[in-house]
Amino acid sequence: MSEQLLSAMRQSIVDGDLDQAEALARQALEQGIDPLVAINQGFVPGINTVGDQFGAGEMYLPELMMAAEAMKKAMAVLQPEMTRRGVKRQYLGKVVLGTVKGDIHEIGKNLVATMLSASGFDVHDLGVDVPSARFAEMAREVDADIVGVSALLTTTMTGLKHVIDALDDMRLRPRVKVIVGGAPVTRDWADEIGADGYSEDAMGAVAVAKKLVGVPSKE
Ligand code: B1M
Repeated sequence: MSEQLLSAMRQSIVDGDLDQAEALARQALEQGIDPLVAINQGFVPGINTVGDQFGAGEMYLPELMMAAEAMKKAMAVLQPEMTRRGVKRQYLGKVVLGTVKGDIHEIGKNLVATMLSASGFDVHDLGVDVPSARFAEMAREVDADIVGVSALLTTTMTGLKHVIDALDDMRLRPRVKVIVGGAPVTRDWADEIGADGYSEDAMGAVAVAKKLVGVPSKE
């Protein structure tokens, strides 16, 4: 695969150019390029660049979200082809993700889902307003490594603890790790309820998830 095409793929994500990302993904398939190579060598480096820039304060949230959307467009073209070819992507781990019961905020959670997925995790997104027991049931069903829970309201933050309790009730912890996040959630709160990880943003959630499954960090 040409370096020019890989570079264009990276750039389409950095630019948050949905049409271009989708077109390049299609172009890769038309040229018979392995979708896994396109993902891992073309699009993933793009989202990693974006994550680094966002972390360094060089990129703003709307741009990060556009990049995530562009990534989703490319993945939507490439993933079905991978399934068709029977390509098994080597996942870093399985994550069950959702927004707590009583809370319908999904934008941040979706961003976390996209970033985790783009970074190599197999993400099972339960959506919003998810009952605590559902997180635990799904974690058992898919044999998850991590349960990620988002809460955007001070009134629903206690729901994070309920998810941990539900996992304890099913005796899934400490094997299944819990990451919590969302605007009102703090590290102190995460520690108080016994979460294994906390992040204030989506890229941080990826770093925490990698650490929890034992992937060495770049630093
Ligand atoms: Co709502 N809302 N909202 N709202 N809303 C807030 C959260 C609020 C702060 C607005 C305000 O008053 N200033 C306030 C909460 C106050 C509080 O409790 N502290 C609030 C309120 C009060 C409400 C309602 C109660 C309003 C009403 O009806 N009276 C109501 C509640 C509905 C419910 O959930 N039951 C409500 C409804 C809504 C809409 C439906 C209109 C809409 C949501 C649409 C949707 O998601 N489909 C909405 C929105 C859009 C917001 C604001 C404006 C934006 C939230 C957002 O998407 N941010 C928000 C004010 C604000 O935050 N500026 C607000 C962008 C997103 C990328 O950031 O979600 O923080 P965020 O996610 C970040 C991090 O938090 C972190 O990473 C993400 C990316 O960096 N993160 C994680 C999130 N989850 C994580 C999980 C992790 C790790 C990191 O690990 C698993």
